[in-house]
Amino acid sequence: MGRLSLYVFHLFLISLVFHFIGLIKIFFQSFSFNEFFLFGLILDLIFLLAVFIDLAIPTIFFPEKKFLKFNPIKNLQVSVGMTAYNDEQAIGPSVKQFKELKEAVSVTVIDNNCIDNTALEAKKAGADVAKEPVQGYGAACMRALREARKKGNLICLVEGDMTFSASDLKKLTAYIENTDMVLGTRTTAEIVDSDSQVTWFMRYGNLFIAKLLQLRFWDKVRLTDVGCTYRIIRPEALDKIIDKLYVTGHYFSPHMILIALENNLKVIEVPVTLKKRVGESKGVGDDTLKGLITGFKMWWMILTK
Ligand SMILES: Nc1nc2c(ncn2[C@@H]2O[C@H](COP(=O)(O)OP(=O)(O)O)[C@@H](O)[C@H]2O)c(=O)[nH]1
Ligand SMILES: [Mg+2]
Repeated sequence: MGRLSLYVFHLFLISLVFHFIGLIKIFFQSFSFNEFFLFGLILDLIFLLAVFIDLAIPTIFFPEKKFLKFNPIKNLQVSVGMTAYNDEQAIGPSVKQFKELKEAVSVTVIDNNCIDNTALEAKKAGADVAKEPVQGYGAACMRALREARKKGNLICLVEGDMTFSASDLKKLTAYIENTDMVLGTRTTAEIVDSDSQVTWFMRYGNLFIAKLLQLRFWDKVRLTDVGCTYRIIRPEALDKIIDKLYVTGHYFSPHMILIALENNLKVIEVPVTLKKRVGESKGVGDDTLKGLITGFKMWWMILTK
């Protein structure tokens, strides 16, 4: 359920092009109906029919039984895995803000071949440091998850660039008693700084790709962001998926969500705050072109993997 609609949705996108050409022709040809518009309508109908067969019929006539999960974690001990790549300015304050939380029992910084003082600053702030030789955001995230898994009873993945706030951890942990993984979403404009990297293009771009991913899993999840690193996961849930994760590059985040959903983990998203990055972005940041390229890679992954 969902996959057929996801594929056929592309017919709808193509139909928009035909509608557009059709409308221009209608406008310039004294408002007479034309074949472009008609073809667009045929594509729309195929799309609607597929959605009806794929989503509406199963949802209305064969609803899946769902059970509320209730499994509170007593005596929360959060083990934080924090990614870093030449982040000597940001890593100290990033570590300290988590160290100040009573539920954070450990902070491990992943030094992804840093050539500055990141490791030193991380240690000074009280973190453990693990070196990850495979370069890339995804490689750093996977190592962070593996390192954090060694301690505590809940794993937290976060970036050490001061965009995320440790005080938001309580927003994520609030939902863990009902789920396996809680994701942050950065598309809630009310709590995102306007000088953060989520520009209007990033907000709507993330929202669009998130909805494509949601379509693939239909009523299993509700997503509004695919690029938020900040997330928590139960150790036993991570064990189910960790060996299935393999994306070392920028689009690790939706890859992990996809693998989690494929393995029937319960996933929920909650709004988190986002601040201006401290230090230079090495990822997508607020670069529209990089965002576009990464977005297309994510799109392809959602369709094919
Ligand atoms: N882009 C990138 N980020 C890395 C790499 N290794 C570790 N990271 C960390 O992954 C996180 C995301 O990168 P960042 O520069 O903040 O990208 P942005 O969030 O798109 O601005 C940061 O904590 C980086 O320090 C890498 O090879 N490339
Ligand atoms: Mg960042």
